[in-house]
Amino acid sequence: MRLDHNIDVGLFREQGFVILPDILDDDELATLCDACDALLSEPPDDDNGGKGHNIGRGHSRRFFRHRHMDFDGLRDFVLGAEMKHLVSNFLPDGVILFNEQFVVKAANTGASFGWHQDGGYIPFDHDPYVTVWIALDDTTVENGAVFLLPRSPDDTATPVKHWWNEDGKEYVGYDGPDPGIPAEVSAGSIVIFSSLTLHRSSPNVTDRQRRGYVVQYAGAPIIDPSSGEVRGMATSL
Ligand SMILES: O=C(O)CCC(=O)C(=O)O
Repeated sequence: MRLDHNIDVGLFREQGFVILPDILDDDELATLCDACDALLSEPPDDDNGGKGHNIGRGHSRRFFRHRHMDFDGLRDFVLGAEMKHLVSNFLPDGVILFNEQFVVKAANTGASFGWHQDGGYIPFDHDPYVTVWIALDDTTVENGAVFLLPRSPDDTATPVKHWWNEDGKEYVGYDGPDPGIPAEVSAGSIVIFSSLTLHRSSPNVTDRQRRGYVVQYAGAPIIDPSSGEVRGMATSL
């Protein structure tokens, strides 16, 4: 990882996201792509065996969740010192791996993903965390770029109310007119955003699939207060 990158934490606090172009080195990108391609040989499993949110849409929008322990290189990347160094800029009091998933949109028929805050998927109060969204392919508006609504994560402590959209198979937290800012980035770039940042992604209408990798880190384990159970993962870096 190119750690000499200028990490503008002030901008993150102002608008809820920062873009780090071409921050992965070639080996890291190859490790992530190889793991994703190996997973793509599996049949679609929309709700990850009952453990996911049932937001998969067959081949058109696939999620491969919690698979970093299946690939040594992927595990080392997700839990490694360089990632810790990067994420510590945003979570200075500790870095815990909370969730990770590949998100693949098929060629031609790749489904969009509706406006949401990642924290909107958690049905209880929790501290905001950060999402590291990694482009495994060059990403454009046409093939499924992530769009973000600039807003300071310090303006609000909790996610807005989300509602379930049965057609889209997703929670939605915004249906207003603002199209957001598209993060059109090259493969190996990272978009870091807050769990309070509203984002969506466009459909893939190109003839090539679009692969992304979402890794989420929290400052401390996220605990469900009603059961005392850890939500997602709680692996310390
Ligand atoms: O990769 C995408 O298309 C968006 C993924 C996303 O928004 C998420 O996993 O929260």
